[in-house]
Amino acid sequence: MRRLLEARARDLGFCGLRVTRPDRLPDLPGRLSAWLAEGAHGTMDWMSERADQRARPTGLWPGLRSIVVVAMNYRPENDPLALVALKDRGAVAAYAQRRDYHEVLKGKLKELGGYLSAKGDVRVKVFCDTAPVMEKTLAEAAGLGWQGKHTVLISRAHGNWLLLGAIYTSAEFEPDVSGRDHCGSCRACLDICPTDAFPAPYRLDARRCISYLTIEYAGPIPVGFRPAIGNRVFGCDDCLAVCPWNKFARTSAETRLAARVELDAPPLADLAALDDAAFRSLFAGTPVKRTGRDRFLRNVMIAVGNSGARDLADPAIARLADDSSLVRGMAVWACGQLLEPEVVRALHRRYGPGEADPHVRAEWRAAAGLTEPWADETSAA
Ligand code: B12
Ligand code: SF4
Ligand code: SF4
Repeated sequence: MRRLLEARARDLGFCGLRVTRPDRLPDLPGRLSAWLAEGAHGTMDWMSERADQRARPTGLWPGLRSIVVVAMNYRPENDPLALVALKDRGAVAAYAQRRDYHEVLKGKLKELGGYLSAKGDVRVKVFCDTAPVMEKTLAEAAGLGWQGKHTVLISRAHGNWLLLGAIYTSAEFEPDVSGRDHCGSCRACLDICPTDAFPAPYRLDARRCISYLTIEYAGPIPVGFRPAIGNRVFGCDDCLAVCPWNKFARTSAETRLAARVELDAPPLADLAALDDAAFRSLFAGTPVKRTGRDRFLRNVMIAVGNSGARDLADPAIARLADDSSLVRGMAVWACGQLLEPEVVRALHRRYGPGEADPHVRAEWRAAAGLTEPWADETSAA
């Protein structure tokens, strides 16, 4: 049965399949509760809400006997580190330049699970990122690879450009040997992180991670992180791209995960002009669409502010009257980065007095160098 399942997984485009058991995760409850206690999950409340089920898979499903974990390769053709050097372009993380992996993997996991349950009196539940399931830890326990110092799962054969999925099943499978750490003395991922998001090797403080800030975090991104975000408009690949184990990885053969040409280094000027309909059309079917236009434009405005390109000031000025306060606030910041103080004060005289949102008003105060209370600001300028 195991061999047949592996063959079926290969046919479906998975590059690895391994099995573990729920009792093979002794360190997980302690490590997860320590991470949550530090508040490292930030505003991702869904991480703490069902923490017990996350830490103990049988808490999610008492009938669980074995966990089948699969991986799919999405190695990008272009180097993500070259992309972050293109200041007038937006850098979209490699996984998001293509069709949403949740959709692609879920479909394939259902097929694989269906194949398993058709072979006998076996029940299955399939997961890809949408349930309280710790896929990296399960993958390491199953022997698909190890969690590197950047916390992402790496395989010696495929590097770290892997997406993961899990099948919980009532079938009794012999578990595989868990993955062994091959990071050695390397610390390239820790050193390259633009926001210093690793308090220690193997531990990530999500609150500092650009992936969290640009995708999960809903509010105005704290000013201290904005310069380090550079041109990353959705997610971040730096710690993955620098990992030496990627040299053995091959470009993904899965056509449904093929990258879209128009999402490889799109001009920031074009992204800054997106209204809701154009945003939905450009990112249809990709993970970017789920964050929504306003949060994405917030990120684009930060990238515009970091571009150093004076000709991108006009697209930022055009967003000073955006319907979204999130976008307006970051447009003010971008103008403050690109334009001379007297020009910003002139813009403030035009756009500032009508501004009701306290966060945008604070951005104006900082960008225009105003110290007086808001009521005095127009005269102070
Ligand atoms: C929440 C989440 C995030 C958060 C937090 C990331 C994180 N590292 O936890 C944010 C938004 C930051 C994020 C970012 C990214 N994500 Co994400 N994310 C998830 C999600 C939904 C849950 C992960 C989780 O449980 N985190 C909680 C912490 C506690 O888990 P942990 O890092 O494994 O913690 C372990 C270590 O800290 C370790 N540990 C603690 N102390 C010590 C001490 C020692 C000595 C050792 C050895 C270990 C150790 O034990 C902990 C428990 O096992 C999973 C999907 C899923 N359901 O699993 C995808 C997932 C992890 N993400 C994924 C991806 C692709 C990304 C990005 C690459 C996207 C991008 N390009 O922007 C980045 C990578 C950033 C990074 N370096 O992690 C993939 C990773 C695939 C892989 N090869 O591992 C996943 C698995 C989705 C999927 N189905 O494929 N993500
Ligand atoms: S994804 Fe980027 S910001 Fe997040 S930990 Fe890795 S290098 Fe740091
Ligand atoms: S870059 Fe080095 S330390 Fe980081 S995960 Fe890869 S091998 Fe491990």
